[in-house]
Amino acid sequence: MTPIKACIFDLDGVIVDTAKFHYLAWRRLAQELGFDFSEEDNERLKGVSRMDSLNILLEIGGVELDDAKKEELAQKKNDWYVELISDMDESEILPGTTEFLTMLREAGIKISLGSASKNARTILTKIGLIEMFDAIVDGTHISKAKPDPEVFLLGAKELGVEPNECVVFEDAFAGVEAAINAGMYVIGIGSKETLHRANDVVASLAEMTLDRLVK
Ligand code: B16
Ligand code: MG
Repeated sequence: MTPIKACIFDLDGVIVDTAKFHYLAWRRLAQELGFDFSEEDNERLKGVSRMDSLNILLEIGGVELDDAKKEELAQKKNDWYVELISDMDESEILPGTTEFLTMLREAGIKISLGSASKNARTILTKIGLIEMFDAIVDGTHISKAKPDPEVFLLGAKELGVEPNECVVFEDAFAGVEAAINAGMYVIGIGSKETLHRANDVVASLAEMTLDRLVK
């Protein structure tokens, strides 16, 4: 049995529920382009990078655009999103998160973020959790999106631990795949049906204990 030295957390859907803000901004863009975008469609964007999300949205609307126009629209969506998250505070932290992070710190287990979001630092600062993290790996550091393991491998490297000494917490299917590809133990946050590839699944971090980290 390998001792666990670090935990790596996805942000959106694990620590905070920003999916609702992403949805509002993407729907506004879709409506401007003349089509509707449902909450069900939004499920496909969870854990996916900004540009990949735009490509999925355009595919749903049957819209084809050149790269320059896509850059412009991705920027526009992000401006709306940044405005929507501007009022976020600690009340947005998902249940059990602060308690579990505190438990890890007291046990001497290192903590990293492993998120696709380029807004991760802003969000962690707004919700007052940034000081809890020993490393922050986000969308500004990576070139390959989940399910590529890059984001989690970089987290392990920053913390100076081996992949098999890490546990990843993820809410998205692609993120669970990324953790498996990194050779890490992965705990899914959400439903067993969607996250059946994870080693373990909990409804939220409120269910987590240190014992549950052990393989
Ligand atoms: P941004 P995560 C992901 O964050 C979100 O789940 C996904 O919906 C979003 O498109 C992506 O970040 C990029 O976010 O536009 O803020 O750079 O789940 O990997 O923490
Ligand atoms: Mg996520």
